[in-house]
Amino acid sequence: MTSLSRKYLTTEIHSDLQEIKADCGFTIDDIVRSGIENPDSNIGAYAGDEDCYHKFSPLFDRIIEDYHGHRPQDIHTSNLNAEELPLLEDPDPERRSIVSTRIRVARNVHGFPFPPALSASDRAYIEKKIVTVLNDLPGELSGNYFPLCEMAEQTRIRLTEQHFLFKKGDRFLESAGINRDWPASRGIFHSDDKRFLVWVNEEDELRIISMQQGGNIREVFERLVKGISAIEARISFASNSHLGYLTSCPTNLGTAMRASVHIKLPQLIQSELLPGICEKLGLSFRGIHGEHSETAGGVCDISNKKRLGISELECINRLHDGICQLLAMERKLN
Ligand code: ADP
Ligand code: CIR
Repeated sequence: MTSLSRKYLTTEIHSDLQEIKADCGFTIDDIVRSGIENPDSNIGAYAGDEDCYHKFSPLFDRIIEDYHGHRPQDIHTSNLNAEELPLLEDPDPERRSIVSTRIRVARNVHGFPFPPALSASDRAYIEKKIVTVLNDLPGELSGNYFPLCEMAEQTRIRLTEQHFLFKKGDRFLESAGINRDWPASRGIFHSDDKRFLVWVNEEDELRIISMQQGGNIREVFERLVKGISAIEARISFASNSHLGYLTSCPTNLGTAMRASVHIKLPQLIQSELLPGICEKLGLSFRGIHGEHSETAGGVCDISNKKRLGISELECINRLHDGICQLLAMERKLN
């Protein structure tokens, strides 16, 4: 497998970029370290701050156009207005196939580097700032923050296995410098029913997440939008008109939204046609323990692939339409 950074970082581009440093101090070698140390990377590049996307544009522009189809002159427009969403009926009201639905967005705090280049003191400041806001969330969003450094190992393992918490020691993030000073200043906030969650200081400074059992995508989206608005009212997020919300991995730029279902598609998975079908439908296929994991018991993770140059509403529609088509194909194979 060839990562996009390997594909586009030609000897010529590497030598053109070799002397350049971004505001956060990152060089081209810092940016592609994860891809070099992990040859099975799909992308293999992480930005340390917004300036990396400008100064290293000969690499990032090509990765971004390949992954999202978004060209250097294109503008990104956000639309998080749930009222404009079409009806979106639950594709599986009898709950035979869709195990759960999760929608997350990534955000970074305006004026700070992203996690690959964040200092220990900035990371601690950001955690404090975010937690102050999270502790004031109202109604169904209200909950508690659990810092990783105070969490029992058993609890951490349970929360990760149950799909609520990020993994420890991810080798792609490790090589990108994101796991420095682990576990200090990382943690998870969640509501009592664990339907609204926020990851603090993982691959991005915030991952705002809404999830629940079954396939009611609309309900999951509406809760997410409430959470994003409440947090954005008090924290300014890094964004610009070309790249939308700014994230450390170029796959997450724009909406920074991954809307996914854990779905039973045993026949399609067995046929090994699923990754190709997903690609045609604009969807990504993953195992059930996140990126680079395996499927289990005929269940896989299906999500929107493109996140930039498409609105949040379009991401959701694309997932909904794609799932309906996949379910119809699966039924034909049964
Ligand atoms: P992210 O979506 O945040 O980029 P991952 O792919 O690593 O990152 O997923 C994070 C966690 O969320 C994993 O434990 C994964 O199994 C879980 N997850 C993703 N989608 C769903 C879903 N639809 N239902 C339940 N858990 C999910
Ligand atoms: C990789 O390059 O495979 C990892 N750094 C993760 C990239 C994120 N997402 C993706 O491929 N869709």
